Amino acid sequence: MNEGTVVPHPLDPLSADEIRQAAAIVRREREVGEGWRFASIELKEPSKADLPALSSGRLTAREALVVCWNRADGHAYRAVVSLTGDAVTGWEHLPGQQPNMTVDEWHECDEMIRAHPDVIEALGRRGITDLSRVLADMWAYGAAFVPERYAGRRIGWCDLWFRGSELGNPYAHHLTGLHPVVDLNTMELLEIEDNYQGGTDPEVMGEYLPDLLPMRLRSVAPLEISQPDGVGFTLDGTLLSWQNWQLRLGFNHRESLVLHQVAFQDGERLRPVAHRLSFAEMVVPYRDASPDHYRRTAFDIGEWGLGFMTTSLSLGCDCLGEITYLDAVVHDSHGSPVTIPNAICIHEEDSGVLWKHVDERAGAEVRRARRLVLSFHATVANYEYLVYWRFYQDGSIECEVRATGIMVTSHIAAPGSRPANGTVVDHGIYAPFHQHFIVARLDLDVDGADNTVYASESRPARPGGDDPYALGLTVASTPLRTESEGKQDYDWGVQRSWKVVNDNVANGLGTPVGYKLVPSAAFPPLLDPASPAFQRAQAIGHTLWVTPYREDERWPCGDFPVQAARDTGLPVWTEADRPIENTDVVLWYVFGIHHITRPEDWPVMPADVVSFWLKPFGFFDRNPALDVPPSHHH
Ligand SMILES: [Cu+2]
Repeated sequence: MNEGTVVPHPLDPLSADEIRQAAAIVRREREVGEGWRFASIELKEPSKADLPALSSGRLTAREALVVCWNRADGHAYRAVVSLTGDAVTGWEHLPGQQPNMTVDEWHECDEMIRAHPDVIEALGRRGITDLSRVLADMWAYGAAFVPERYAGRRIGWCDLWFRGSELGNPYAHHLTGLHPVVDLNTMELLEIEDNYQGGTDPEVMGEYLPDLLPMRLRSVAPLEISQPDGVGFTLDGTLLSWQNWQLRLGFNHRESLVLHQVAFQDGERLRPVAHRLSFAEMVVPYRDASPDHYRRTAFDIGEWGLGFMTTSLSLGCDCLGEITYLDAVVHDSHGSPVTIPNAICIHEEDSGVLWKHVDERAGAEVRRARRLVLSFHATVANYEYLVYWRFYQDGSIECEVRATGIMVTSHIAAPGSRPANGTVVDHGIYAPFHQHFIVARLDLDVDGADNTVYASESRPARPGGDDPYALGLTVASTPLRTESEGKQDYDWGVQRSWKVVNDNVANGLGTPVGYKLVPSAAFPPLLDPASPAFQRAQAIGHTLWVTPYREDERWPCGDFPVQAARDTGLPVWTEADRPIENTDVVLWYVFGIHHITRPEDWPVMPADVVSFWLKPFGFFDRNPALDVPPSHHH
């Protein structure tokens, strides 16, 4: 995103040149040859302690973090590369770890599978001879499902899909029971699971392109948004300012958009709210033990990377109004940069009424709200995730996720039967139930780094004393002192929420300043704790985790979830039960979509929308949006 910037800000993502340089340095110094792959090349973000000196230019170090592996022996390494020093300064062997999946492996696997004689033969038995219409969609394994005979190898398993026409939806026609297993390092077919029992492809209507629909398109009146005087924000490099808000935009292969140094200009004071906000993991367990689905637990961030999966946005379709787009740069598995044009969208939206009152004498006074939206879209094979960070004039931050795209389906076992773990969504096919857990990493710094998280609960009074009618409602706020207390679950019965408070700073009313995490879209895992899917993703076991800030604690389900047996992130870090009171805390908020599939989600899902909020709670002395002017009448 910093193409053309002469001197990058220390938090700017790596440029294309820097990615190229990082790969070249590793190749040169560590004999990383053509038989290797680069899993990730990203900015090594400066520590919080170094950031002030780097930002002021007193320090100029620029570093990259690189993970690569040798396909010949499967050994993986993590390098720290000094770009300013032109040297590898750290080289860590990662025995037994499988780095993230790469887009190149996915494509190479698809090509290999479609050309393999054994696959061609298996397809032929099903009457499929046009290989150009076949898609092999490769998935990563969890350790529990890797066949013993392939232990230690980097393997993938595939679904095979078939397009009904040249541009037909491949995910409309699952070749149920047919699953190639592949060694990804040698890119060889290890075996084909084939449970073909005969029978033909069910008669489904799985298309969404207008030309392929069996109905005519309805008419819709035009709706346009214009800002005749231009946008209301300014962007200086990666520094974004809008309506008292200020923040810096970052990006990497794994998290996609990262928001740094979020602050609010309050009179003369630029007040920090968050040091860093991002999505750190996304876990999608499918809840169906049938042969087609039992291995299906996707880690869309840890296995595939939301940055790698980020797709280009287009004006008028993805985003409406006066749009500013930013490109992003990722890389391929050879270490060459890959630019994603229009990866991030910045725009303002009208957001209905901000506040209003009608007075008998003064008449109606109303203000319209607007919000600044920062968004990106990621396509992870059949599914899309649309992510929107929204900033409001009243100091609130909303994080919304829309899930759309195409559900995984497979054939029902016997005509007329009802699957136990899914919903029949078309003739002869069903979509298994599944869940999308997203772990947001919220490094809040409310008016400074030292914060305490309080669990806040509403409690009704009992009748008696000076409250004979039991009308009273009290709020009990309990400080979370250690990591074990920081493991919190949503409790509807007491309307539990969490306040991130700076006890060292008081507002004008004499109470400590804070921000409240409003826990919407939370749901329990509903997984047996011993199940492999849960063991690998124990982070989803609580709505909220609170940890003390540690630079290297970034990935809640572990650095390398590919073929992992256990979650080596949050559950391991928090075993130490470290203090989290009045210190630099990080909140890990688990939310998402409990997807009980519906016929209406087929053949393409209307976006399912979930969100959570961060709202000022005593951060200001009064409504901070009193000074918003009335709108002009046209
Ligand atoms: Cu879903």
